[in-house]
Amino acid sequence: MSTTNGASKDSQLDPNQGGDANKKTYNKHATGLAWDTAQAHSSEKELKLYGSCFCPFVHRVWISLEHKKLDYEYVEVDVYRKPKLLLDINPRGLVPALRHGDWGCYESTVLMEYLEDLGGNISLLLKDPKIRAHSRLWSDHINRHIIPLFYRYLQAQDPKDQVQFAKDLQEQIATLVSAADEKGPFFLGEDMTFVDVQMAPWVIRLEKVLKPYKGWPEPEPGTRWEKWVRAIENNEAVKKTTSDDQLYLDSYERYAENRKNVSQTEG
Ligand SMILES: N[C@@H](CCC(=O)N[C@@H](CS)C(=O)NCC(=O)O)C(=O)O
Repeated sequence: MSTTNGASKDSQLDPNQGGDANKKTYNKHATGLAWDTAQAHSSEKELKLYGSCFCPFVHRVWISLEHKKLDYEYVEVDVYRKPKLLLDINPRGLVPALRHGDWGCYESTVLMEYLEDLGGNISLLLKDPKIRAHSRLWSDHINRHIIPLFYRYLQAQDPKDQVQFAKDLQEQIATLVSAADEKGPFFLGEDMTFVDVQMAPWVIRLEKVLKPYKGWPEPEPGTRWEKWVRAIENNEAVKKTTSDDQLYLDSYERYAENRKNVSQTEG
């Protein structure tokens, strides 16, 4: 079928739509409060975050920038079309990428550490070297054990695999929660710090993606986990960088259906 500009309809599809225009694909701009925040940070700044609104790794860096009240520019990029400004920083063309003046870097955990090293009044990594090591250790647990399971579970089509991955994910989250401060509500206590921000995008996506697509349960009332989830959900920087529910439903349909051409790295 031809369109008015002569291009075939298929050529306009994103690769992950699998040739079917009725399939949902990732959003190309933020919505809701995240849209307002993106607009408020659209003017040229030395410190620039190249991000894609659906991406949880970008979400981490965006929460850090907001929480630390840094002066930055948010630049939305279509990560599957890999614009040159992104490839110039990250040859693999993945988001998030950060440009600071004529220097650039990537990898969400590295970028969060860079923002800490810039200083400022609000720190996510505390001064005590032992607490810093503790935070890094549990961030590593999130990256190594929780995130891969999130995607394995979301993409699993076999009901037996789904049961197994749900159980594995619950266990890895329970291990993380058992390392948290007893009272909370955040990982180290009253304030949001590094581990909370590392985990926050997946806390949001457990509710907005795994719950509708796979029936992930609400946290049990009165548990330490529930207290943590609510503290993260109600945090200002988290709220200001989170889009409306529909964006996550649409952007993750391709994972839930385990289509081809989803991200090379997340799974
Ligand atoms: N380990 C990376 C993962 C980044 C990542 O997987 N980003 C995805 C979007 S959420 C991406 O850029 N995908 C593009 C692609 O796979 O080509 C980080 O922590 O920053």
